[in-house]
Amino acid sequence: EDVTINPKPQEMKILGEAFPLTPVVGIVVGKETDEQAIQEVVRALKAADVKQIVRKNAGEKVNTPVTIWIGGPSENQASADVLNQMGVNGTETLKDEGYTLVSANNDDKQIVLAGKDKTGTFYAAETFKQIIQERKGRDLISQAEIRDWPEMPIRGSIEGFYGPTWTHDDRLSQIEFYGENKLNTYIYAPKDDPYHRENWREPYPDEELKKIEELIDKSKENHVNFTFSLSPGQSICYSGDDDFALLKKKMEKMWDLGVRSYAIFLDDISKSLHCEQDKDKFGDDADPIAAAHAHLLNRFTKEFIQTHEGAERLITVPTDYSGNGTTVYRERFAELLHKDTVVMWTGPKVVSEQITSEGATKVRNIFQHDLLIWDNYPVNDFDRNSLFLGPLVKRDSDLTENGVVGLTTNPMNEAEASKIPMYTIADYTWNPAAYEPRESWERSVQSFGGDAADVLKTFAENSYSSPLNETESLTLTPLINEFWKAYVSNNADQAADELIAEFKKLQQNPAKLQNQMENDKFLLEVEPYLEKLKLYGEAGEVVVNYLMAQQEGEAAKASEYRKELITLYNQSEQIPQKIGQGVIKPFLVKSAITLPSLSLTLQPSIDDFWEAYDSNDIGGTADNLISEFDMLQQIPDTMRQNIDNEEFLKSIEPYLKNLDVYGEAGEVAVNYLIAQKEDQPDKASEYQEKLRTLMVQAYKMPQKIGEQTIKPFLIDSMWGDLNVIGYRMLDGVNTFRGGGELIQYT
Ligand code: LTM
Repeated sequence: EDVTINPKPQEMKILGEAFPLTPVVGIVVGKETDEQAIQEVVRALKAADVKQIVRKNAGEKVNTPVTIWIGGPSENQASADVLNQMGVNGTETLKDEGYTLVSANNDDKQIVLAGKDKTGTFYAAETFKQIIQERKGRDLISQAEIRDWPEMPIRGSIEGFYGPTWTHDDRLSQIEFYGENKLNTYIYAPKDDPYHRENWREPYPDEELKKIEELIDKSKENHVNFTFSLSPGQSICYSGDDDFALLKKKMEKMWDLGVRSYAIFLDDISKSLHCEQDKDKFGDDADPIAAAHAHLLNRFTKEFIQTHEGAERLITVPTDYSGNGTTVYRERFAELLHKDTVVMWTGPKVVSEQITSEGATKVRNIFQHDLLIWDNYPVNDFDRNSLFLGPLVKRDSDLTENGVVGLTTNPMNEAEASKIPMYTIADYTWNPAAYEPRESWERSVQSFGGDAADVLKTFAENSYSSPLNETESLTLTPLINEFWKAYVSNNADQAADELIAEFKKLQQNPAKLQNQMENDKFLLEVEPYLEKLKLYGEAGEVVVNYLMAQQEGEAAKASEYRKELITLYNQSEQIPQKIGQGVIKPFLVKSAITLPSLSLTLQPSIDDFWEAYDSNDIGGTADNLISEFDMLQQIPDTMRQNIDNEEFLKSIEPYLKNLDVYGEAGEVAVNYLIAQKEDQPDKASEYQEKLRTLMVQAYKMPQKIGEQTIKPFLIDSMWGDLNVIGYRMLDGVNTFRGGGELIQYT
């Protein structure tokens, strides 16, 4: 039986066949049972068409056909007793926020949702929602025993980016999403909220306070820790009483609204002291800035955190927040900072491709404090025209064993779109050992897309690459590869049809997504990207037709397609938002400069030349080939002069340069081969030297062009290059050319 639960549970056993819910269901709650957990269960039952929910208190007699016992031992003794009777381990040995969920189709159908603590019970209710599955129009409950707990104590997000902040509705929706996915932290730190950073001294106006209060309440309902933060480092007098009083006042106001977790952030500020008093106080320190920072943070811990019962440990981010190495600042900061403070770190870089346990251990040893990862994925404030919709990747699974107490993601300015990668982050932080990025991402798309999941997937997989990973266009990539493979062997009809079918899907994607997805905010966020994808879909289809027409020798048709392609490409370039950067765009560009000469005329000319060469009667074939290569050398300038789209030209410039070099190399190679044949060793070695230099130049360019035609010709022409010959032999090729001559090797 297939049960999908996010985040993936630590331990889950399926006990038997799923059973249907009855029209009447009982719930048994204790005096202390988490109210939000009860509400979640009630909502889930109502959504599953249960007609009557009979609520009983622990100890009361129960006679409902299906009964749900809600609460761990500290909330509801009755549920602990039922677990006992069932012979199932309770919650004692679980980590904080863990839970046991049993649902059994015995004589009395019983379901127990027991948390180690209230949050655990709430999470059991979230899992309960996910084990109700609709099949063939009926709501069935999986029979399962789940023992589950989070690996990372702190899991969630930090709204810590620059640029447009999330809207109030975005935030409310985010917090609900966190509850559903067992994320327990939301750190409020938007750089462009003026009251957070620039004007940190100013109190929030009443209407803003009201919104913050709503966020705090929403967080409580979802068992999310709302961390309020300020970033005063651009202007604060670190040791000043007046500034401290202002800071404290602002934090106090939040306490009154219900905040119990605080952060003071010191990222992206100049390392300078802003008042004479600080200069006098810290000027002689081994690191005056670190000393000033630690002073402020410690004062806040002592005079605020420790004087407010129930306040969590202070969180901070130091100015040296990225990198695995040490600095004088880091060491002094570590030495002076109050031991309880949680220190945020972004990994080896600001945006870290990879975060390893080795790195974490090193940094933990430098900072000497608990580390909380400020993960700058999928944040896109540094690239506002990209969406990063792929999963979180390349974070080691054992970070918590190496000084890390949690991970908060810094998401995109686009709140709804952020949920796609954030689902995978919830999965990773809860159960890193079982985390499989791609599989988690597939589930994310299913969950976020609902009925529109397939269409959403087409969109999201073309926005999959990011600073963390290069993979993109998961469906298109193999189709394109197949197409090229078939194309060079002149057998691409079927591959072309399949590729065109996928490009047609891209064309239809915006309309389908707009029709099928109910999330209007998401659609608004991705609108320009959809438009671009549609154009790319159209251009993709045209490109395939163009290439096929070329191969079939239909020059007039090819030229029409080419014009169409340039028009579509130019239109797409008018949209600054980037999608399909990793695969679609390079495919279009590569195809656009695969001019007829490459596939149509060049290869036959090469074949003719070799035939003539082998029979020692070169005749006109050399001139022919030289003029082909000559033409190749003209293509780049012709394109530079005739295409009036600077952006496009800029994007293909590296390919053009490569073509330039290859054209020249081809000409030199032919001349070299002739000199060889004509027994002119001096001339030959001159050409050979030149050819080598050009080949080295071409090899250094990562942009690939002429891979199937020019490059093999050049390699065949070179002689004396033992590497080339060696590689051929290793590849098991036993007939090849060296210096133009056919070599048989057995
Ligand atoms: O990463 C940190 C600690 N600070 C800033 C963030 O506010 C910003 O969103 C990211 C990504 O641009 N980079 C930072 O340096």
